[in-house]
Amino acid sequence: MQTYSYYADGKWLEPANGEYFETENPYTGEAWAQIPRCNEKDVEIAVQAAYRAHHEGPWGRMNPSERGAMVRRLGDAVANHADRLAEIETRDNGKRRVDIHPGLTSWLIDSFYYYAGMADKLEGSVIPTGRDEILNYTRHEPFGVVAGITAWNSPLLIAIWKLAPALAAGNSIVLKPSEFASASTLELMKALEEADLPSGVINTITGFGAEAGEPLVTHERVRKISFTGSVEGGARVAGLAARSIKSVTMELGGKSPQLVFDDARLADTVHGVCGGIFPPAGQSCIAGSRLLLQAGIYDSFVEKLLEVAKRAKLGDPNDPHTSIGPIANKIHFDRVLGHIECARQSGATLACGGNAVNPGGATGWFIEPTIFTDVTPQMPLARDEVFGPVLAVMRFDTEEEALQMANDSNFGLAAGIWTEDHRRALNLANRLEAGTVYLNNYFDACTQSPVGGYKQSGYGRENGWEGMRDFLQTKSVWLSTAREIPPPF
Ligand code: TXE
Repeated sequence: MQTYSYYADGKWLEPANGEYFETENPYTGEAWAQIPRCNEKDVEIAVQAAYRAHHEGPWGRMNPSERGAMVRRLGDAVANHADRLAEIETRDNGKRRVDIHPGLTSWLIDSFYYYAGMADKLEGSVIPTGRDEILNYTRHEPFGVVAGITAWNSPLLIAIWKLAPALAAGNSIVLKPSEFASASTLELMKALEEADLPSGVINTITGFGAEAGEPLVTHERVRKISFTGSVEGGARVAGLAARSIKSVTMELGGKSPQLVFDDARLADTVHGVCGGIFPPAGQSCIAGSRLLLQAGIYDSFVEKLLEVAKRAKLGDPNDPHTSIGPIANKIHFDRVLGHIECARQSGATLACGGNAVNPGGATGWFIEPTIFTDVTPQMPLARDEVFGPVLAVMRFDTEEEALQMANDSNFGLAAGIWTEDHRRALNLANRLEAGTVYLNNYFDACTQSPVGGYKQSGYGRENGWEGMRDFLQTKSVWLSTAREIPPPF
């Protein structure tokens, strides 16, 4: 059984209380490593290290081009350790290896390179005040110490989406990964040590939300929080942050609709809809978990959809032939099964799946790709995020009805439209309440393009220039060259 330490001030440390918790491999269901159960004492060590790095060390005053060069070295470090990072991510949260490397790891590297290039381009403005004796200009400045709190479904990606812009902006950071998948973030620290950044610029503590997350969120020297997780977790964190007026970015849950019109290309659209939820076993915030089918295509689409979904091969996430890997942890496994039972009770028709299975004798947590038809807008399955391989199929007649159903949700993270009528697609894209809208594709993303939610899916953005903006604050400076300042009275 491997035992990890946590990483702060450039050192590997043992938890103050000497306690650890086990982390399991979702494919086997067995514990494989011990993770530090950090508490407020460890948070204090990490935050003070981050504070010293920014306020007393070279980092906060570093020439931006030099800082950019260091951030670029972080990308090089990920490239040098990509195999190990992918291995541990798959072992700790069951994500398919093929989804991580080389696909996702090249994205992680690109995030560091993209923001490294931005570090010395954070230009302010000279404001035209119209008065020669006044010079007014703005500066974009870092917050100082920022906290990055991440979810278990894609720990490396979610952590680096915060690390790269936060550091390129000149902040120092304390990360806290989910207690359900902390190991790959600790392995990331090992890799990033190679870049030789000043001690305390990057820190990672591990542990539970209440014991480690809350002391981090409420620490007076933490001035910005970037949170990725559930609406419940986000609401709690935003509430705590509000008490000390901290800036917050919230990347939360979703219940994203996919609208399919009669004129959609059948096979391509079925592939796109299935690909928009099942490969990560539904464990993606932007999973297209509500399928809205126009009446004319309904029967043929459902028939083809079931045929494709039943072809999925569940199994070892390290096996390149596996279509769908395990559910990332036991608690969530039971939660998804609870949603399935609730859907049955509420009268939806189980068209396929619905069962926990043990493919090839695996002893971990697997759920078949599950499709419910005859789902109505009031059913819990149409309203609540399952975050599992469960698709809710609903029917509509008109475009207006589809739009109303799609927007009838507390969430607003993503949406998909499948139609050959591009006028209709663009018109609907402008009216859907979602931070990302896909037209005849789903799940696309890149470092340059902002990601984030409407409504209870969150606020703030990650990736692109907007992802950098969230880690900067603007200062306006006024210089007077007036020869005298007349008496005020
Ligand atoms: O969330 P949780 P999970 C969402 C996804 C789903 C959820 C699953 O939609 O809803 O994440 O992740 C910490 N004070 N996204 O179950 O429980 C906790 O320890 C401080 C959206 O992990 O909210 C963990 O590190 N911290 C996303 C983190 O919060 C607290 C993409 C998340 O935990 C805390 C991926 C507290 N009181 C998943 N309570 C997107 N939109 O991009 C919990 N935490």
